[in-house]
Amino acid sequence: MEEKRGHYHPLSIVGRDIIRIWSALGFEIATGPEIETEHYNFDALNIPDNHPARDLWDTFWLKSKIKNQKTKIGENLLLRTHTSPMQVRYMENNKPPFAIIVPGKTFRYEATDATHEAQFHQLEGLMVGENINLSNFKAIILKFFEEFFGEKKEIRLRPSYFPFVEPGVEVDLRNPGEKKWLEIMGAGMVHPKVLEDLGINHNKFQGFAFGMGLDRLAMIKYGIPDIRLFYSGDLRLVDQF
Ligand code: YSA
Repeated sequence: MEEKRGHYHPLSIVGRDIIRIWSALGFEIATGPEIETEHYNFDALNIPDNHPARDLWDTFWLKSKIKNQKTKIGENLLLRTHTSPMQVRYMENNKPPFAIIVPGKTFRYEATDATHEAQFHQLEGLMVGENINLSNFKAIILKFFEEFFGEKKEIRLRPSYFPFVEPGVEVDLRNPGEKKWLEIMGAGMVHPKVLEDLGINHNKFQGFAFGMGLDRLAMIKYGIPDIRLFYSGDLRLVDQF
């Protein structure tokens, strides 16, 4: 009997491709914790307690707390709902100009359907420097999509709201000629308040940031109709890769 050879899961293939493309575009890779504090996941991103925007991210809260080294007060812990907390962690320790990506697992306490999972993957991007604007963002993601899919895609930017950007947009993607758009990422220009709180002069430095759904990119690339298939363990799917 012929032995079966091991192979990568489609999400691993996509993750590796994405890292390769962004690296070639000059972005460095940063990684951060999947268990986050309320501070990094929300407050430092201009989403204080009781802010209605917290409802955008249904959260898995942990029972245990962590002692803040400075205040000695117990801080709430959660499973990060997005990769954006790493923007703050990175900017605490690095001065602009810089361009980074943060790939990783994210978690949301929400009902699953064909395009939503409770555990999925995001890729955060952050580019801060002098004279960076939204056109730079649009140009660079169009280049990324072209590299990733090996052909040009259509995108549309819709005005949207995230407390840590101004202006904010959501980006939808589709194949040329197709009717249906799939929302692929949230993005925008980093909010001056976020930069200011981190000691970065927002009159001198501006930046764009984005968070894209890696699973959704894989769905489009391979024509997979339901995100839950990635996590089903069904060999009929994974053996095709
Ligand atoms: C916005 C502005 C920035 O400056 C930086 C990042 C962002 C994105 C923000 N942090 C965020 O999480 N936005 S989002 O809730 O719209 O999610 C971003 C993308 O993750 C979505 O467009 C989608 O592709 C994917 N996503 C979200 N929830 C998901 C999901 N994919 C699978 N299952 C889910 N439950």
